Amino acid sequence: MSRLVVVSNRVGPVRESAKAGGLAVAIVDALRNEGGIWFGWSGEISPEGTHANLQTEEAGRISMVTLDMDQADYDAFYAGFSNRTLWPIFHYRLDLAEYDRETERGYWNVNERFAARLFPLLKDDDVVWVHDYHFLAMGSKLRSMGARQPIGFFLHIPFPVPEIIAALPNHGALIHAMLAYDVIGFQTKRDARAFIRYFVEEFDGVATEDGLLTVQGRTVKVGAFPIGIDAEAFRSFSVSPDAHRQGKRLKASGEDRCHVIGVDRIDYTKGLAERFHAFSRLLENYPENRNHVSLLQVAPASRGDVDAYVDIREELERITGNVNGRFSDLDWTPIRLITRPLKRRSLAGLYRASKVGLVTPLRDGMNLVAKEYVAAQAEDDPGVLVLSRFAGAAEALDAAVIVNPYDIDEAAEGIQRAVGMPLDERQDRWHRLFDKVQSEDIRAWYTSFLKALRETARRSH
Ligand code: GDG
Repeated sequence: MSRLVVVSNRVGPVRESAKAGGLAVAIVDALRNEGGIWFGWSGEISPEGTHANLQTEEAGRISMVTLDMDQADYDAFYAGFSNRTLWPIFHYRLDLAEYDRETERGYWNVNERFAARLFPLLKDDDVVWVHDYHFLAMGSKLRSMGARQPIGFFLHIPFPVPEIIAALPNHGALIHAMLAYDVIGFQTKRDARAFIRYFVEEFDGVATEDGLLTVQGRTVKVGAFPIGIDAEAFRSFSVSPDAHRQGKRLKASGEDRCHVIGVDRIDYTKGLAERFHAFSRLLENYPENRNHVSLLQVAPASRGDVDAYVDIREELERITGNVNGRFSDLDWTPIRLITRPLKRRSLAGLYRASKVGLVTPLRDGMNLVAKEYVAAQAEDDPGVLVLSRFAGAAEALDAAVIVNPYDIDEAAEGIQRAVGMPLDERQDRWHRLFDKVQSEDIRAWYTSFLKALRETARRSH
């Protein structure tokens, strides 16, 4: 079997950690099974940057090969074009997108220099799998250096409709460069359709039924490969002693009360302020929930050097203070906000002890928290998932209570429905959800992607 080489911006951690982030969790699972190289940024900034020696660390069947960046790369490539330009645009937030030519140049340069360090490590029969918006141009750089291996790409975030992409200066060059990949995977059918429509409209591309897209003589495979979780492993986490302890602590904080849980990296895409307003509206419109229902929000910081993220944390603290000041009682606090990361096992226990899982992003590629919440529920007394229609997860998890997170009243109604849902309906919905979480699990994700990549490669090489 050919060797798998995974490329992503961040590499590791391989062992269970308290760090938040969906991509790392998913890649570890894939690589653990397949074995191979995981190549990317070390997370360090050094004066030599990408020119310093490669660092290698072995972890079981995974070799982690990383390189540093210098401060200018970090500012332009990472904090700049990736996180201040591409991230907001791909999440439909043109209002937050910043652009300058300098950071765009930095982005292309870092893609090229990372490709130049990776290229000499590749063997002829390797299969290369590049991840996410940091490395849209990696494939084209590898090809221009002579790489003939099959190279696939998976986008973890949404791919917006062409009208939105059009706002990105020089979008033609960047998106066209993606055609260097043999297989281009998205979280949902909707994203794959948007990508195809972009090429049909901008470059007279032609799409066929079986997911092939031909543009100017080059044919690539485009498809939806919904990412999942290791459902069995997460389920066993949820009954581990650690999980049990945390669940008990949560329940003890409010005997017979109903707990609603949210778990998200602090990010403007996650709709946290809207969620807090919806919870406040629940207490306002349905007063029977006062002194009875509380929201626990775990929201560890991410990307603290991007201003928009610091603002959100302050806003959440302010709303929490307002809601608690208005509704708290001597023995009941409506909202608890924890802004430090918790262990995965603890999260699993908290999900299981919570009657409602609130996953209401304004836009999300998939959202693994939705799947983790479902996997952690007890079959005989499952909680209810309230899910945004704008999470990629909603395409498959349609047995959740689906809400529009921009509509605060509708979201409050959704929570109210979930809080009062009878056991038989909860069980029925949960079975339908858990079936999907199990069938579209992490293994299904990477095996179907790698199968498509190996097949396409056989066809065209
Ligand atoms: C991107 C896309 C896509 C959260 N807080 C803690 C913690 N987490 C874990 C969760 C979950 C992961 O982080 C978050 O994954 P999501 O999928 O919800 O979101 P992103 O980080 O934005 O991920 C997303 C994903 O990539 C995969 O393709 O689904 O749409 O945006 O696993 O449990 N983990 C720990 N402590 C925390 O406090 N240990």
